[in-house]
Amino acid sequence: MTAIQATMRLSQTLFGATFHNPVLLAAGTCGFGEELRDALDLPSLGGIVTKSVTLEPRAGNPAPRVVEAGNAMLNSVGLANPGLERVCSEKLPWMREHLSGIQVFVSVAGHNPEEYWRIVEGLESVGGFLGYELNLSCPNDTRLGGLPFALDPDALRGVVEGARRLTDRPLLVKLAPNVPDIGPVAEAAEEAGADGLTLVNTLPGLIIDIESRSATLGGGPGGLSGPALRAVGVHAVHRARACTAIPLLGVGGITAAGDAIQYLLAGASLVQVGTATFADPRAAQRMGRGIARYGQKMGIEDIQDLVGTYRGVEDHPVSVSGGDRPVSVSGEPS
Ligand code: RRO
Repeated sequence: MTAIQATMRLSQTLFGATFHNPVLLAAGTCGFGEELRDALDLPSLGGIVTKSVTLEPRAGNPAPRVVEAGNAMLNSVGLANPGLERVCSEKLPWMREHLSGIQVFVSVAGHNPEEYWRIVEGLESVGGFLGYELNLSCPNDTRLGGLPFALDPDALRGVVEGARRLTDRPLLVKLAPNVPDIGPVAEAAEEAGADGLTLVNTLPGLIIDIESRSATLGGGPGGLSGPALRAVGVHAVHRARACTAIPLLGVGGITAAGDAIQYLLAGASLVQVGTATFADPRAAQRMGRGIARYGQKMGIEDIQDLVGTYRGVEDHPVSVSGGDRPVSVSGEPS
């Protein structure tokens, strides 16, 4: 009789904490958890990343803030959030009470390095979360004419070094996909003191309504997410894996377990689900089981033996015929 292969172990210790599941909810798609508490089983996830917090409350950009775009979504939410003070007095206490079994990262955003540092300082004395995700890559906050810090390794380095001096908590840095090579940006973040990298934020985009000749989003341009972003995100993780040693969190277009597995193979230890939650709040909840089933099928006992095992093209023989035929990219593992 053949022995039954045990399910792959999903639990990992990263940043000094236990993640019992590699699937987290991405920043900006789950608020501070409260809004989704009845829609899915939050404690079954590995964790959540909050909406980006700014010093002052932000009302956000004019509606519409989200439009569908074929295999993608475009958003210009404009950093709508209650601001540091209310996050400390209301949101974090709620999270501390209701989400104690999962890991929470607070996403932080600002216009200049000092704003990032003041927010980290303000949050430091408040419990209820594991660490920070410095959002250096929001595409929708260029009202002062600036570009996201993640587009410039030197600018990024300054913000991260300052934040690093203020906290011993795990510090993630969220990078942008629209750079010529994400490798040097990832290296700069690691050198500046990041404990982990989140790749990638949304890709800047614009959809024009041809009747009115105006943008379909109230804020004009926006950030593109959803399945169309997935290959960009997986590639960014693969490239960052080659340049850095710190843990990576993959995000972009993950709608099913197979998508998450691509990120894990490319080198991400954890994944984040974003846009898929809007269509199906339980999407993230289902993925852990699918990932474990894949591991079982492949005879892998521990998720850590799966992470980063994409073999790269060098290992494969060059195809001499039929190489230009499209292949299926189904998200579910068979
Ligand atoms: O709030 C937003 O418009 C937003 C943010 Br902060 C971000 O990081 N990425 C995005 O696509 N939208």
